[in-house]
Amino acid sequence: MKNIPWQERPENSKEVMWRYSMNPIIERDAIPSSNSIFNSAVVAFEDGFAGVFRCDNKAVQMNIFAGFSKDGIHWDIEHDPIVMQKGNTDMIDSDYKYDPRVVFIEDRYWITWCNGYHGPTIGIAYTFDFREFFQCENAFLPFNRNGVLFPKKINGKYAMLSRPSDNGHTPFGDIYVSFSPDMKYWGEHRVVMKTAPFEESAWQCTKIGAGPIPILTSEGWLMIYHGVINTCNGFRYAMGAALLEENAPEKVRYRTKPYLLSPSVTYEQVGDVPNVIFPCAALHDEQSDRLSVYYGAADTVVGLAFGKLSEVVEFTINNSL
Ligand code: BMA
Repeated sequence: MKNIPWQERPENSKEVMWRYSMNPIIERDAIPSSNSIFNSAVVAFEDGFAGVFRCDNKAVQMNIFAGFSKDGIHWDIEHDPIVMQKGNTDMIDSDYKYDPRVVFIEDRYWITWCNGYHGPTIGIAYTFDFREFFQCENAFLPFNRNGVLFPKKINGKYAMLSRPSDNGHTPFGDIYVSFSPDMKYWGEHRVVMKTAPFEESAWQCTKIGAGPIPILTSEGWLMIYHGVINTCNGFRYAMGAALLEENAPEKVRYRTKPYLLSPSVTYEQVGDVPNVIFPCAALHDEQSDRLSVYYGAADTVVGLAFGKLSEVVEFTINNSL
């Protein structure tokens, strides 16, 4: 991938991942209607990048908006939300849409998001051009969040991570993987990863959820995820990583005991929901080993963090639970 957004590790930093010095890259009022723009997804597209952005409007209605960028940092986000046409179903009801993920598989871009259908569940749509979008059947029954597709079929089937949950601010939650022959019917549900014991890794002891599209490495799928601790001041969201077996992603090989990034700068600690780092997308350039992760900060803005993929993999192996 040419022109992946990038900044070298600061000289005084020994961290495995570091923040872009110009964060946040998307401010809360980047479009006229927005109260906040945060948990959002981007991919390489044509000679630049495209994305699907979570913008909550000033009535605090949650919706997803398309956007385009030449450099992955400066974004033009459409002023109107994505309008869905019918994909593989007539039933495209949606009370709200949030926390999108985007991936290119075979011949098109697939979008998954948390779709309001009598409670949160996983919506699926596809697009070829980020102009026309076609909504498909919801993947699961409510209640579910954090639906994240793998970028290729596994054993001949589409594969998706998800996090069954409840109707509210879920105080629990583990990651599962499900499979589908056709992007419509999902089954063969397997547990991947549960919350960690409080005494061992408290930042991920309350709930966890997959973040960006997993990246295939020589050590298996790198799954970046968020982990939550319930503190006396509410939930705190940090970011970690796990390595899953390539042909059996329900098998976890390694999983970070320490977090990779946790809320520690003002735009992550202060906002509509304080203390949230919520990764939803990653870009990777194989040649240069560069990894760029997009995350929602404090449910208000979008930030960018960097690392070297091989170092994140090594860190995950050497610091595993
Ligand atoms: C989760 C989701 C995310 C949000 C997070 C922190 O339940 O609603 O969209 O970033 O809470 O508020």
